[in-house]
Amino acid sequence: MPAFLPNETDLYAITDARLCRGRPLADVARALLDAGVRILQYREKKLKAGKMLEECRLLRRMTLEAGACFIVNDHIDIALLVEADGVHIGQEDLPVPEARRLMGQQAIIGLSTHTPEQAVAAVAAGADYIGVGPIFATQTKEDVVAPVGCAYLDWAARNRALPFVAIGGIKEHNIGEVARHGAYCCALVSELVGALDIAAKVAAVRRAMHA
Ligand code: TZP
Ligand code: MG
Repeated sequence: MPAFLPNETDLYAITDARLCRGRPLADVARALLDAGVRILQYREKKLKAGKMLEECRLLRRMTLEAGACFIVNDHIDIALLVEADGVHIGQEDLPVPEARRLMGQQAIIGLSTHTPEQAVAAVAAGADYIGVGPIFATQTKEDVVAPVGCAYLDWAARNRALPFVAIGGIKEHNIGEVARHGAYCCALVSELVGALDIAAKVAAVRRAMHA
């Protein structure tokens, strides 16, 4: 089973059906995986459980075929049912130890963090990686906390308490700056799934990140 962590690949793509320009999720996921994205997170806040299960079954098949990691946001039950590689949870979701009890030792558990204190707590709780952000303002997340800017990112890069993924408002035009602050993996939603030409966007984002 593939078990990519954010320190093993540069881009982490996250779904949002509302930003896909009406294209089927399968087409968007296919474009991302064909472009070489190796971590895909299913994050849908507005869909019913039945629809999410169906879509996650499909993405699980596609990510396995592509040798990519598949993470489900929030929904441990769905992650278990489709045998996802892991779950990503937030500060107000089920605590990491409880998620671990349900998901098992092999599962990847990611936790969103916004401060160094939360990163230290994530280590103690047994998370496998942390989200660091939101770096910049974003329209994509509804209950989002204020942007943390690059200060917390600098801390995460210096301390490397856990593998981390920078997230929030990251685009082709600013990903170079995020990389220069020490991010080796960046999570993007709107910039990737909303791109007209996803393959070209992934390539351009990668070029900008590694420039
Ligand atoms: N967590 C922090 S910001 C964010 C999430 C899920 C949304 C990021 O979306 P975008 O479109 O890349 O700004
Ligand atoms: Mg959550």
